[in-house]
Amino acid sequence: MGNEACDLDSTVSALALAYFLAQTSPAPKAAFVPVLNIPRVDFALRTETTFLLRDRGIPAASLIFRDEIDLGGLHHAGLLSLTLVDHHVLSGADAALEEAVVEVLDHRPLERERGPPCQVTVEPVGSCATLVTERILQGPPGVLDRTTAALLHGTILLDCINLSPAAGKVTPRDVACMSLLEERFPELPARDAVFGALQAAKFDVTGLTTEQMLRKDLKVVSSDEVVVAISGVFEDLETFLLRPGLLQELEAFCQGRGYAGLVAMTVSFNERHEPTRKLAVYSRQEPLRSTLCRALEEATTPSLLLQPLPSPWPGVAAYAQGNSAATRKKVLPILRAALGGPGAAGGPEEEAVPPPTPMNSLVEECPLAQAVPPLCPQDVLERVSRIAVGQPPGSPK
Ligand SMILES: [Mn+2]
Repeated sequence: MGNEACDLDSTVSALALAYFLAQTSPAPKAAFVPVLNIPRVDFALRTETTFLLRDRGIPAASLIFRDEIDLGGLHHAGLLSLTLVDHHVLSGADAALEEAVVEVLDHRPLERERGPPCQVTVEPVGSCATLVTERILQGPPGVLDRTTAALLHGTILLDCINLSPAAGKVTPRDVACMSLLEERFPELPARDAVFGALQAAKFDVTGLTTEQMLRKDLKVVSSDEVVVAISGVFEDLETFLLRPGLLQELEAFCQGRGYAGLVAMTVSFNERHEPTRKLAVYSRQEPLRSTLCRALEEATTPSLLLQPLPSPWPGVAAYAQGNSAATRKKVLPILRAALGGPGAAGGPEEEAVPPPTPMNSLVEECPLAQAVPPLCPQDVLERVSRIAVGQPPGSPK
């Protein structure tokens, strides 16, 4: 089972490892089930995953989602052995499954120690799919087939930003796995083509309803009284505002989920992959909308350099964001402070309780949301030396 963000890495790691275990396990009666850790209804939002699986001829009907298997019941009956991929801490709701965990493969810094008999593989590589690939390649020959290889190949490429050292994600082990996969399956498509197609698919919102798009990359900030949603939206603001029935959609979305307002942060890219960011602020409650707008307009840490844009809808304010470097990570604390919530007194930026697994956000943490930075030798050296001393990426220098 992968993590609750159920990004491409989690999905492919679960599929490939379960397939490998099914092919190689000595337990004749065991069923190996890759579990995608989201409800099936959310699968359409993982557009890069739906693209790659479709491309490789794997029908969505053959996947097992979290709401389709009773892990608690299986565990209760003593029938469950759980292998965690791409995460190693179960969410609070799954705490009861803890005793069923027999193995972990993850590539993020270890937050929780597990003793034997649980087998733990936690390595600071760019993609958990790299660890799965290594595992399969260490196994008996002939298990890795073309479909599995293509899934792993695409996932490592996407996670490691096309193996660009400047993006700071790739490690020598990811590179080695890519080379082995390509050596063994020379018919795999070229790296640039695979990466380009996956990156495009990740941002492709065609076919998504407005509701799905608002849900695709959603965070919330709240005070005692109100909850405000902040949605990353991957189309130009003008296009977004022209969606038919947008106002009713926003209203239904907020009402159905108990949000007093919603801030849509749109991001679109030019041919040089440079982002253009714009904002739309919606609330039926005029005072709240004004409060949010004023906070965004007057923010100084950082200044967003907002320029008002015409909006076709009453109750929706629109802005061009001159400061295109200000990602949602920067905007969240501004909104949080405006609501008088935690962090309002200038507390640390990441005051909010982190989700159990990093969300697959396209607006902030994901390097794809920014242009791939120009090559900086210091970054590469720093990265390599961190790997050399076994420190996880992103740990304090
Ligand atoms: Mn991952």
